[in-house]
Amino acid sequence: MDVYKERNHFFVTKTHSVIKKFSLSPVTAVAHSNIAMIKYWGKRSVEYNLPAVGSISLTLDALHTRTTLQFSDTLKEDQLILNDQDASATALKRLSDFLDTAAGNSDRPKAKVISENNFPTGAGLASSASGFAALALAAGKAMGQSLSDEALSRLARMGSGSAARSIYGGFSEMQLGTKDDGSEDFAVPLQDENYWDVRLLVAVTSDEKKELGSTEGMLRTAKTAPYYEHWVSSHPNDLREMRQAIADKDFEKTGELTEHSCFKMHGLAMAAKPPILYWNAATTETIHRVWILRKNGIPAYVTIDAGPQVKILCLPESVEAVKSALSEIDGVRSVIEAKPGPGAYIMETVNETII
Ligand code: 2P0
Repeated sequence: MDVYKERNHFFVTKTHSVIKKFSLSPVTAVAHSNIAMIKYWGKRSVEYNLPAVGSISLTLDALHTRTTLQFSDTLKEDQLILNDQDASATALKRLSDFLDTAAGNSDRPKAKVISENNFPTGAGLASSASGFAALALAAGKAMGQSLSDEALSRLARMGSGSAARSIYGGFSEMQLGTKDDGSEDFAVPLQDENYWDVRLLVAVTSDEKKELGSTEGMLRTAKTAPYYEHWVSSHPNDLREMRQAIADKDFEKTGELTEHSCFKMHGLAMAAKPPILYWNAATTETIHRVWILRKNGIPAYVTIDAGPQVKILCLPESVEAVKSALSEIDGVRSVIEAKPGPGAYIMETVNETII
């Protein structure tokens, strides 16, 4: 590899005649988290992080990650500051692997990355979705690449499956590719954030990190859950129905399908050996409370990810009734109200150096 500096602003590498120009200026990107309405659970390749099933999600305005990345010609190792603290060795390794993948190989300048979530990290609020989407944008730009949304989504997917969807605002769908190299596995937009004014209330029942990460959970489920094959084979129909429900703005159907996919996924995970249960007592209490609301004529539907938080899909006119019901549950620590949020973007302001 030949390395040389160009007027202090770039770090240029040349490998097998491929020249890459890394900007040494800081780049900041923002991405919003998303919640899957038709869930992704299972991988057909761990190496390329290829999902076994497609998924449909809603990007949320209230939950975001802001990430600043700066390559350096002096740093000896990558550095990651996550929510004002040095990240764990595992998180740092995941960052370095991701940057190697994005650069095409590990012959690249090292980077310092500062990332902040405005919500609890690793507690089932899809921090890896917004985190890797923001990182994909920042890394792509700092590497001097002008990537399409499709390419950004593919890159984000390599960091975390759900991140592929956070490239877009509103409703998006992670497509299931057929090729082994993952070139077809990226998300596409369905409807933008202005299409349908639905609300998602997040009932936070714990700030603690989950004990079992999604990847391990998915692998154990695929290996040991008796209904896994049916989960995979019945998924295309769930996706088809959800696409139609969103296109029709049929809230009842959208809610029913959202709830069904949630329980289908969690039932599957619970049937793994040993069982996987992400819920706590407040999770269950919240589910029942939402069902009582529904019996009383308030259209509200639950969904839950790889953690104990309950997300409640409702319409703007039901927000106060749902919040009031949630306030009566002891184990609900706080409620975050979200609307459909925007796609990931680069902050074009000039940033101060972080190195
Ligand atoms: C989803 N989840 O569709 C599903 C539903 C959680 C439950 O995607 O292994 O962090 O990094 O690809 O994206 C959470 O898993 O998993 C997730 P990896 P990710 O949102």
